[in-house]
Amino acid sequence: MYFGKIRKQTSSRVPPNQNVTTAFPVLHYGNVPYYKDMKEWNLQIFGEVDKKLSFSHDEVMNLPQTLFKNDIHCVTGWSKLDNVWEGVSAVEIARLAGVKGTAQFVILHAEEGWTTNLPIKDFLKSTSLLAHTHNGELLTPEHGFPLRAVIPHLYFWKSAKWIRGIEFSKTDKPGFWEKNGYHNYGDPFREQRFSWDD
Ligand SMILES: Nc1nc2c(c(=O)[nH]1)N[C@H]1C(S)=C(S)[C@@H](COP(=O)(O)O)O[C@H]1N2
Ligand SMILES: [Mo]
Repeated sequence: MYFGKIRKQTSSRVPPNQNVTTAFPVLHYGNVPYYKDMKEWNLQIFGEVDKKLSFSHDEVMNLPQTLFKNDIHCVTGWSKLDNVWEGVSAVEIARLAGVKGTAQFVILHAEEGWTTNLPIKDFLKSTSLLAHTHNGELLTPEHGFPLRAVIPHLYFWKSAKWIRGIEFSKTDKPGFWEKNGYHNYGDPFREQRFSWDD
């Protein structure tokens, strides 16, 4: 008898038990923010850094920009391939703030106090970014305008929409879904969906 997980894997590119969609579903907990004036918005970089930073919307849009292409995998079972994102690399943000050697985790803070957590080495992967544009269009409010994280190698719940803060932390701080039954790390290729998955 095999009591382990049954991994239905259709290709090496698509993680087990995911279905590819060309749609772009909208998924989140809480309310979509609508900004009347971008002066209401800023992005704070804080915690284990040499320099705390606060970027206005204009300042973020004027940071060095990069194009990224990747696949995203939602824990509810859909994957969307070949997304082209435009934005700022996570490494660039870390460089500007001067992240200290004591930082081990990154906590992404979104509107309404929503957070998600990841190890610093995952945040600092060259594929991790803060995006304002998806497939050539500015993000819609539903998809995270004006700025969202995109951490493509982890389930898509780690990719905080409406990001307002990036905290470099000595300690791990499980976020909204991590406290509500999802896996703390969330590797889609190892199918780490729920807290009890290895
Ligand atoms: N701030 C915030 N970001 C969030 C979420 C959320 O509830 N709040 N949900 C996550 C989940 S579970 C998914 S699958 C993706 C969905 O992004 P999309 O609506 O652009 O497809 O956003 C992630 N980012
Ligand atoms: Mo999700």
